[in-house]
Amino acid sequence: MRIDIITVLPELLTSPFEASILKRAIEKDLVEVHLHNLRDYTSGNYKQVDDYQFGGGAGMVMMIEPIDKCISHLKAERTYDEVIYMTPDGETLNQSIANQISLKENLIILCGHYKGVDQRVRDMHVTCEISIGDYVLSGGELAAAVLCDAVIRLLPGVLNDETSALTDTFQDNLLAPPVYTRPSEYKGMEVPKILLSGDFPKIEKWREEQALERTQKRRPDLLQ
Ligand code: 6GU
Repeated sequence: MRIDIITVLPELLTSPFEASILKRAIEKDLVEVHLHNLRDYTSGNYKQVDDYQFGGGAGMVMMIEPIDKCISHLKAERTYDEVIYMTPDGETLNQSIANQISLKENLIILCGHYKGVDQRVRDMHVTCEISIGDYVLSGGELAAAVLCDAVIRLLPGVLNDETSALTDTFQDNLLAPPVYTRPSEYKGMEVPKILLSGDFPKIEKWREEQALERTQKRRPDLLQ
């Protein structure tokens, strides 16, 4: 997979890819992530990327020209499966969307700022609009990092047995069951006996029950 991220704040998107699982995925060549500073696609020496909105109103709008230049430059090099625009009015990200995106080869992710991008960018280039939840961030960069993490960890070879995605919360619309590690007793708090029993069919059944109970209690909407 190749991901090209277009942003006015590339420095916000460096550290997420420099640690742990995402770093290892890049080192193993399972994914390439390229950051593009939108200001490199501006003309004048003012490097302007945003302007006042037509019709008046508070807040700047990201201009079409630098974004179109950047996306057209990328599209001249290769075919993209999706141009994803990170925006609070997009479709809310969930595991199913992450699973679908993980099957794509080449992605462009456009990070919005201010009042968003000129609508004509969306009409001309964007194929998919994603939000990460019903709250407003100051820009799409952190949302893009969230999307990349959710997608990259699903690529074949990124996770090993210990970090397997198969037993994740949400992978089957259930929350994950409680987990414990050593010591088996801490300040009088004991690990459920069943987990120390070595009876694996029984342990599996207990985990399924716990997952269901937790989902019913915390996220009954997932069971609808
Ligand atoms: Cl994708 N962008 C911004 N600016 N705020 C958000 C978001 C995205 N998703 C949730 N809030």
